[in-house]
Amino acid sequence: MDARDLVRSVKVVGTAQGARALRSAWRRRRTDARALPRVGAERARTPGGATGAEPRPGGGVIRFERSSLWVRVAVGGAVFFGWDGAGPEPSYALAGACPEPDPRVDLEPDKDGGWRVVSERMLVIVSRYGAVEIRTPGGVLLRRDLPPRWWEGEGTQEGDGGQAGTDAGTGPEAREEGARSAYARWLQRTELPPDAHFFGLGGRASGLRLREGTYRLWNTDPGPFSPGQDPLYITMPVLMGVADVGTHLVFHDNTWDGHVSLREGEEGLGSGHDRPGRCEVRMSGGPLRYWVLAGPPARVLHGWAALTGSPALPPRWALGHQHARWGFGSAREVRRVAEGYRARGLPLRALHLDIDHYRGHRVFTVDEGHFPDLPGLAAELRGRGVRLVSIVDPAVKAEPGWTVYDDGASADVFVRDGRGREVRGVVWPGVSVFPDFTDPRARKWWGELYAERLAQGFAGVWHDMNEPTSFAAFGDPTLPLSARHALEGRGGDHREAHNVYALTMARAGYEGLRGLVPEQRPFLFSRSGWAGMQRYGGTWSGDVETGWEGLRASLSLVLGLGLCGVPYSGPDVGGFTGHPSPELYLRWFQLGAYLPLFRTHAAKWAGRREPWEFGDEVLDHARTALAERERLMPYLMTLAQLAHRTGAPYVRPLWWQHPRDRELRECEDAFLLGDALLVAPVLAPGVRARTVRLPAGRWYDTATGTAYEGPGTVRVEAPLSRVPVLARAGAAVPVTGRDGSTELEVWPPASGRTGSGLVIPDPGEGWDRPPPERFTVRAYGGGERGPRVVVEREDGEPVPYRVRVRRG
Ligand code: NBV
Repeated sequence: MDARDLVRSVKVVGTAQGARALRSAWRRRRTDARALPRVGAERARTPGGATGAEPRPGGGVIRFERSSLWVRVAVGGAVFFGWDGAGPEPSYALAGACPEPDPRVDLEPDKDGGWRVVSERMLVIVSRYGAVEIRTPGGVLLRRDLPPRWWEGEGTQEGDGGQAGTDAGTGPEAREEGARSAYARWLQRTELPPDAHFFGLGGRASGLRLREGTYRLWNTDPGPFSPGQDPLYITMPVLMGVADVGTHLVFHDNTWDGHVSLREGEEGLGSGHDRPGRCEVRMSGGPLRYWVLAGPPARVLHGWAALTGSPALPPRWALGHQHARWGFGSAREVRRVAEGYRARGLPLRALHLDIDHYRGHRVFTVDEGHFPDLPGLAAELRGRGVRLVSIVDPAVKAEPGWTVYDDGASADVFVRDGRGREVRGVVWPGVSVFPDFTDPRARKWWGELYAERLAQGFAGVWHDMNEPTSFAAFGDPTLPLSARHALEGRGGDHREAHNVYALTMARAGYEGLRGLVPEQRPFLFSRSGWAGMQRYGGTWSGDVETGWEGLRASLSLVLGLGLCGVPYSGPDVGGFTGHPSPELYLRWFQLGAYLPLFRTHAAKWAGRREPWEFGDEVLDHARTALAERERLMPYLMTLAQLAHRTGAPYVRPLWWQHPRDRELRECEDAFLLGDALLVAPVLAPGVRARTVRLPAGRWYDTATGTAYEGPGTVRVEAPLSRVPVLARAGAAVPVTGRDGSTELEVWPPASGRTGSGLVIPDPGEGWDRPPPERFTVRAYGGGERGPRVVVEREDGEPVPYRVRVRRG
């Protein structure tokens, strides 16, 4: 036991909880020692030589001496690879039914006893020993997967249950079956072009670009974290490779614990001795199956959303500023804060209530002493345009006599161990049990509980502690690995279910809310998750440490998650811990104002985060940032709907449209907000001017009007009052005009060029899908005041908005 571990929970949750956390950690260790298979002798296996192949729709199955590989191109271009008989389903990541195979695709023999699959977007060549090359249609190599390797063993179990794939395993026959179980762990090595950079793997703090190193695939509550910490709450086997030859995304559809090791390559500078980039995926169990999507980044993300689901569209208010705090503590304090915003003319769209509003930390309860009339408070705030959002933790206090526990226990929805006993952990309410969200019955039961939250007047939910976290004085702070899960009826244990616990909880919440208020889009964001979580909502940074490093990490997280298909997220503005300096708070606030989720939040022991707590100068500049956020609402609403329809994140790395621009691929300190704006936040103290790497084309500094030509690096002013924002020449940005109606802010195109703009009108709270309105921006002549700029609607209809041309 690590001594740091021991103080961990004691420090965080106090001594009584600390003692429980110690007992819980011992219990977890004992349970697993009894129930998990002991690893015996293992046999290594590789596929061996190819023995034949048979065509199947979209590709075919290639047989090897000791394995088989199914290659299947789906309509839309995503290609599935399944070794050892693995198919694309069942899958927690896929949005619905697996996409149909592309009927135009064939399997053909290749030279040297290999096989090839030719499709519109990718050429797949499988060598006779099972190496898989993925090439562009023109034949350029994107990745080469070397023949995989498995290690197989027979696990001997002393307890009952196990991973034999039978049901919960409480009866004597199940005990027999679970006693011996076969398993396979595996390794897949891949070579990539020497200039490839890696992105993704879920939410990683260490940098937008994933550096050389090993990244674990195991959702983890790290406690307050700094950039060095890994893994964090959301891990996903989703990796994007960006190289001169092209961009691709690979998704290993496997929920087990694993590691991804990355090494960037090196170019031999014409010597012919390039060292390829390397990626190694090692999984401790589960199938070896993966999807590859290739093409420009926008197309890749589009394909990813088609496969794993459209990002949920947040309600408009969730694109405005939101404020939270662990420890508001009472209705009085909530009113005080709301009034503080109002009195100072600071726009606020939502306040979030944390676990301190529960009765004794029990989920789905209210501390009526401190919040005597929550529905009344919610209605009062709502009248002023402020929604209430509620935290929802999965752990249920194991307290006979309390309805949520009693109902769940009698419905048999809590996770059990191999002997059929409820698994107990320790979370905020004390000793707790955990719904098994991989069981459709548990999801339905849980989703219906949200009726209580709605009756209290909440307009949205915030899922926390769902890695799942169970305090442990040592070891992994989660459920025992041997805990049993339904896994949609297939049965299995926590090793397989852990990473999808939060995903399935999000599904339960989302479907519950949809059922309860069918006419409204749910608002949900979740700390943990997995591939496909965007179907149900967004996420946030979690407990990012207060400090300049934390500020930088929070940008990496948002950008990286966007590339994994989760476009709606944002940090705890100001950081979760400690006391940010006024300058740090302000710079965080200014960054947050351009991120999809713009929320101030902090721990109960941390300093205040209201904008007026940092002096008049900060207040003034925060007001400016808030006003700009409000002004950009029509643009943000357009971006949210675009993300929903195309999978393109609102916030994108600078290389989004120029993945071949190597300088841009290195850039981690600026980002694109949609197509039109480039935001260059200030990420270090004392900075009052900064350099910005510009993508190709003309860009205007929106504050000074100065025009710059990209590609190139420019130096722009970054006074305390604002962060630099540049607008693309020719952009037409929908903004809120002075009278409150939407207008188009137009930046003149460079001479000889045209520009464009897109508006997707506000769909309201429901499910309407307003058609997109597309605009063309043209410039004529070049008088003293610059060219005459004309905006036309592409469908020939009149432009329904006032047009305001900004001049350089
Ligand atoms: O519910 C309390 C906090 C919450 O404020 C925070 O945002 C979550 O990430 N929660 C974690 C649990 C306590 C962490 C120490």
